[in-house]
Amino acid sequence: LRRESLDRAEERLESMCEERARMLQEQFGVTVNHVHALGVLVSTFHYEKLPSAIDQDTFAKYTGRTAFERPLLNGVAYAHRLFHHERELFERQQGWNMNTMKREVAPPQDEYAPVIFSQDTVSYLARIDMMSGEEDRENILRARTTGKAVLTNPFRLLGSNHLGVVLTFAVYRPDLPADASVDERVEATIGYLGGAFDVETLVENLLSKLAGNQDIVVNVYDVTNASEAMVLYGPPSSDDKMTLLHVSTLDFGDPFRKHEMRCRYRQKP
Ligand code: WA2
Repeated sequence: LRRESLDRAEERLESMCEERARMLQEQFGVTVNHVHALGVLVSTFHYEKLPSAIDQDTFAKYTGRTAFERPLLNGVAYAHRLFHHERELFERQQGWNMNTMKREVAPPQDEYAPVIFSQDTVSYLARIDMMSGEEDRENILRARTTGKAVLTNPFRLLGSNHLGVVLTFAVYRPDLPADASVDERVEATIGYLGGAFDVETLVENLLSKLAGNQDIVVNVYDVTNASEAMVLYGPPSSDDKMTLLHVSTLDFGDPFRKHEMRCRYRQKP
């Protein structure tokens, strides 16, 4: 009898965990796809058209109206690739100077990635050189060599100070062939489109709508480095070997990273 109720508790935990993992993965996937399409939009309407058919106002309007397509993102922004020799003219034409993530004047670098377009919800990113932040910089470099969606490890986001991950797509000149080499990709890079998954707020929101939510504790981890899992969502775990645990794998679409969801009962069943 004891064995039977334990089996049932295990099954229920597994099915609740899988339901949550599949739902989160699905919402992540549609969000990433839509950001990809926005990158193509910028490539087409900012670079193929001369003069550009996008400015800050158009970008803010369009991204605001299509925000429902990106349910897990707190906003999107476009950072322009800028070389040092172009900086003076760029700042004069824009009428503002670049800042770092720490709100200081950007020191001289070989190249920069200042945000020139932003959705209103992340307007605090405007004028910031995204290469001045360690996580964003790594994402930018990996996005442009791979041509794929890339994610940072979990860190505290600008603005909210919430735990989350940043998503980045490189934007290429429209003439980049599909079979381009890594060097050709880097050379054809004209900017970066991305935003932050505010996991702390948006996953909470998602899970709070599901039945049985009061019964279980959910954590999401970045387990890219198996020996040091990083919490992305949920309370610090209580490593209690006595409670049932179910682990569901998550695929957020960046093959360089591994994520998983771990579910436990709040109280012993
Ligand atoms: N977006 C929102 N909040 C952040 C953040 C970010 N990056 N970095 C730290 N807090 C414009 O890769 C290009 C967005 C980065 C894209």
